[in-house]
Amino acid sequence: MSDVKQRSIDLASQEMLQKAKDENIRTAWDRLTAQEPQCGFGQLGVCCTVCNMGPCRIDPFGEGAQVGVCGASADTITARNLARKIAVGASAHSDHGRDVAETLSLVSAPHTHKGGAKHDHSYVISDVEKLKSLAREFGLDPAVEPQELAKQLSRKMLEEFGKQEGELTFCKRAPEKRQKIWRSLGVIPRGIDREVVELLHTTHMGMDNDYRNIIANGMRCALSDGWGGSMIATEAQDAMLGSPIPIRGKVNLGVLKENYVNIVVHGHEPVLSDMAVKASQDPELVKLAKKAGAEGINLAGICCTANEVLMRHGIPIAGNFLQQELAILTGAVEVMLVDVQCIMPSLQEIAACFHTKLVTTSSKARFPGVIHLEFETRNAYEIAKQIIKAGVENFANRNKERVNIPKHEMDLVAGFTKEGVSQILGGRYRASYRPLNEAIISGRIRGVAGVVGCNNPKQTHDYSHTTLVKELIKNDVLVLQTGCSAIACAKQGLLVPEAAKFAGKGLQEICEAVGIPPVLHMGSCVDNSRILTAASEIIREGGLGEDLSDIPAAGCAPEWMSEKAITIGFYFVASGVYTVFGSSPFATLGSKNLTEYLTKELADTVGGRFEFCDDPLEMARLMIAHIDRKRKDLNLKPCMYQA
Ligand code: SF4
Ligand code: MSK
Repeated sequence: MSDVKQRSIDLASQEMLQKAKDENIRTAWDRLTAQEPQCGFGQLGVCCTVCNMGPCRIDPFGEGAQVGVCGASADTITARNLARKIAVGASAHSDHGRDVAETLSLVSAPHTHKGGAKHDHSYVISDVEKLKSLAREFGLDPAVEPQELAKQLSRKMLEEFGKQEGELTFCKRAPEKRQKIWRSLGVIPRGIDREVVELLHTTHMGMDNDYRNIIANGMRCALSDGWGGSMIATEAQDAMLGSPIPIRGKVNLGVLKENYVNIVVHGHEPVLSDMAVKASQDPELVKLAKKAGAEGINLAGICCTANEVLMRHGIPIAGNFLQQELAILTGAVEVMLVDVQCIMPSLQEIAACFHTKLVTTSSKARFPGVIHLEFETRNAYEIAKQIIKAGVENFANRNKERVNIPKHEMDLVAGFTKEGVSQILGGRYRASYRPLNEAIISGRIRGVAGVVGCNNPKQTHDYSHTTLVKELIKNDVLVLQTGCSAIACAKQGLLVPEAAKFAGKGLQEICEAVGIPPVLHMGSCVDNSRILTAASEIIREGGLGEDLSDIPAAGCAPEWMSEKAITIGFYFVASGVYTVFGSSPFATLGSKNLTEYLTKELADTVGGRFEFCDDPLEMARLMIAHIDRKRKDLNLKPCMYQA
């Protein structure tokens, strides 16, 4: 796979891939080629390294070993491998949630920052109403003064991690029927850390070897992420940093500016990048940048940190996961500031080909030989300033002859939340999901799809995301997006109200009446929790069944690569959602029994199930067929304008 057009459909990325080729700089696509052929046992999930009697592998053709040294079968090994991935994905999201919940205890009182420069640079409660409504959910008195309330809420949220019994507080947000299903199956999560540890325990050598039971424990762990750690991250961020409202922004490598100091934030946790936004506007630093010959400081983002600062501050997005190396290849990035998750170890090698300084900030994600400025919430602003200053000082080292910023950029609208969707559709004073439910019931909107997840060089960059989403909206399916998938579709112009022209007639009518895009950007990967709460609101509103599995809806992660995506898939399925995963080792599991269980049997217990599929048009067909089945089960009229 060497042709740049085969590697990415995105024109800006193609330009940078060509530059990489011309300058002999290796990217993820080249390293994938160097890995080929990839290990067949690994691809099938039948390699076990759990104990030192192994590694063991099962021969998928039935000629060699059918069990490991301990006697573990392909069913056990594949389920156990999956379970470990669920635990890692849940840990990543939930540890992010923990960090945000901890930071919540450090907030200053709202408004006290006015007129005092000192407080301008600490965390404040940006959404007091959100803080109060969260307090109510956790049984706290919302009348308590906000700064104290934030401390109390922080403690309550942190307790969710160490709880040993009972149920996670946010599970109450799910429809009653769904909660009952979880309870009857014994998968309702008790405490976030407990579910991760217990799941890992079950995968130790000589533990659980009933694949169905391994997956049940995996679902409980995944639910502790979706309805626990991720939801805490989303909600605490909204209270502290501000609940997003729809905001226009720009996306793609063209947002980097030739005459500016370019600082790129990359990773997931917005607590630091939010401070970087403030620091990049610091008059002292802007003055310094001008003194260095730049016109100013330009902040842009990659991956989910980008989604976070876009939604709250309108900061432009330079690209999604597979564009992190390509951003540096422009030769115009002074500093790439990284926090946690999805940061390629290769960045240091690429940065070394240019003047770019890579700066790590988390003790959990360090790179050898890379500048490390440890982020501490207590002096976050000072650290952010130090990093931006390093970028300003590095501007002089830029080799102008090696700067190539692709011209491509696109407008987008982001920042749709559970509350936002009801306000936009129902109006600020009678915010409600009624209009959305009515639109689905009448058949103007056929159904709803959540399309999320990463990029993967094994698939043509952005192709599956955009092809799938175009097909869905064409068929009157309203699409909700997060993560790198949202960035992919934004680059193709699907996240602006004008994109309604690509939608089917019914969806188009709704979009034009309300002024929304047919594809709603709901945030970062932890914000998949927003999709769960929005779906719960749809049920609460009435007319579309009693459980999440009743809604004419489906989920998909077409180009996934991260373990977090597996966890997301499992909490969607365990919440009753039909979920399609794109091509992967996971798609061709080396156990027929496990594949059968995940793709068929699960529907009988949790109401949701997996589907594995490589082709985005086929993915769309499967999702639409599912949506139509659900419409029929609800006795709804067929979709208004579709055959
Ligand atoms: Fe092999 Fe069993 Fe050890 Fe896995 S746990 S490496 S299958 S002996
Ligand atoms: S950043 S998890 S590559 S979506 Fe959330 Fe993108 Fe996937 Fe990372």
